Amino acid sequence: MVRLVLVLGDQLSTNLSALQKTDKTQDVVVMAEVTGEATYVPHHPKKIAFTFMAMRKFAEKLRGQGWTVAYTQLDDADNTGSITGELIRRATEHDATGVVYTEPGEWRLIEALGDMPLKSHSLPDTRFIATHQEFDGWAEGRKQLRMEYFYRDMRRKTGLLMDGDKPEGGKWNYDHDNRKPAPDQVDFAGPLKFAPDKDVLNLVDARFGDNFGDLHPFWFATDAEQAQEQLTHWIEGGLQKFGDFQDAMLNDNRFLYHSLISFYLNAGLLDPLDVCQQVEAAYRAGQAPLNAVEGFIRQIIGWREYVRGIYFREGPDYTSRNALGHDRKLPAMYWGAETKMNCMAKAIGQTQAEAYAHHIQRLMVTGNFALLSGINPAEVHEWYLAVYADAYEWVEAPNVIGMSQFADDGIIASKPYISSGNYIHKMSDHCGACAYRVQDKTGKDACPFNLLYWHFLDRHRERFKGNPRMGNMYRVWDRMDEERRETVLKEASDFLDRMDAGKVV
Ligand code: FAD
Ligand code: DLZ
Ligand code: SF4
Repeated sequence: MVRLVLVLGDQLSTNLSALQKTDKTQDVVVMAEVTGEATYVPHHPKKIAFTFMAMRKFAEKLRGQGWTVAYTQLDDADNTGSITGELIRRATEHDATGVVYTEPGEWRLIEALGDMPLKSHSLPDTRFIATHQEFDGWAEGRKQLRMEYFYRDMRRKTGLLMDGDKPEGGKWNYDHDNRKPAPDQVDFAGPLKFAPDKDVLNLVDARFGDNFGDLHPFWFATDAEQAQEQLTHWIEGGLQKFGDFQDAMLNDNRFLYHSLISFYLNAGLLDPLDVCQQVEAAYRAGQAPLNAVEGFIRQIIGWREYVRGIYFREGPDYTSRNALGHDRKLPAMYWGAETKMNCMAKAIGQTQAEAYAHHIQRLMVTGNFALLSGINPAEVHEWYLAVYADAYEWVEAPNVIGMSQFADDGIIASKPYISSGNYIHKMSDHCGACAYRVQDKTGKDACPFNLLYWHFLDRHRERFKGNPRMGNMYRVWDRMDEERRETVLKEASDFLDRMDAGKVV
């Protein structure tokens, strides 16, 4: 009685529930490179190459552990092109009675697997800290789903940074000490670089070379051992200043003190709890300060778990929400067309080069600009899902639809994450090298973020005027003399017209 055991491209963990609950002496693991997964959005070539390289290595690892693995390469002649097609084909080939799988991270695939004409058994993804039931139980009956309170429960559950039943150091959150402006010098070398699989590079070049994004140079870790090397390298050299410069941006440094582990965590090459325990151990050994360690652990057991909880709780329609009624098309600059805005050029340029940008670039540069300009959130969502190598819907959609675009009507963010050019100026060295002038609020050189900020607040006045966290913004706007307000709105709207017409802005 053979069962098939599906292992998806982001399920590359030996402790995967589907592998734990099946039998390597008789069941057959199915792994498949398929056009369906490689094209449902135009993924960055580095993301596709990373997935295929890591899948191929993981299949070998499983074989080494005694599993039979039926592996389909993208250019195999009998490849059916979809995960369900491959399962049906392999079921006949192995005379299998059914399929066991760990719940995928996207509704799209959950639904497709549920509709398969094969007996199938879905297992929870136990690589996460909170179960769906735990998250839903926490969320039930709450007016506001504040990440901070959920995070405290996760601290208690995992025992991370706990001193008995109290938080280590007496406070749950040390953000007050974090988020300093950009440093003059970064004394961390950035991520380790690993050698790629040349066959996969050739395949991806041939099939996806026209997608947005540079395949070369390819440097990602592609197995658990390499991913651990990257983590150790960062704990030793980057963690110490992670908190201090978490929100900073620099023209000439793409990575600052960031860990660059989201690709590996999300694909299953690193385990989130294990990562946090290693980071806590560095703190306990006196190798890293509490503000950095707490800030980092909060991103993983707090934000990462919380956004997953929201994705599954809100259901498949979450990605089509558009609470602010935004309908502008995503401008060509997001796909690499020229822009005079240096902050946008830097964030998009490095996305094109690396399939990576850090949180503040995603939230306060490209996300902020899309929100202020009123771009259709579904288009923004597709862009983020395509261009980042760590993007799978369970984590990308709540960050984009919820946190960044406020399209879920405030489930995640209690107010929109918007800012004028001032914030970018404070946190980066971008403005000094820009064609626009961040000091100018109006006029031909005025920073577009300055114009669009007021345009956003003005056009959404009815919705946000009663938000206590936004009252101050409206008071400042209302105090401006009317002529100036009209000038700002007119210049913002001219800017949007020029952008819509395909002009370089
Ligand atoms: P670090 O800055 O070193 O942080 C450490 C880890 O914390 C990350 O590896 C990640 O696992 C976790 N983390 C931090 N913030 C978040 C968050 N908001 N949500 C979930 N996990 C978090 N992250 C993704 O993994 N995939 C995405 O598709 C994704 N899309 C995003 C889209 C937008 C608009 C925004 C604002 C954020 C998005 N994030 C996403 C969160 C965050 O930007 C990335 O996790 C982070 O930049 C990854 O880089 P790093 O590993 O160097 O992270
Ligand atoms: C991202 C990705 C890509 C590009 N290709 C494949 C693939 O060919 N086969 C596969 O099993 N998984 C792939 N993935 C990851 C899946 O898209 C991911 O498992 C789902 O989106 C669920 O999160
Ligand atoms: Fe960005 Fe405005 Fe600064 Fe230019 S001036 S880099 S557009 S914030």
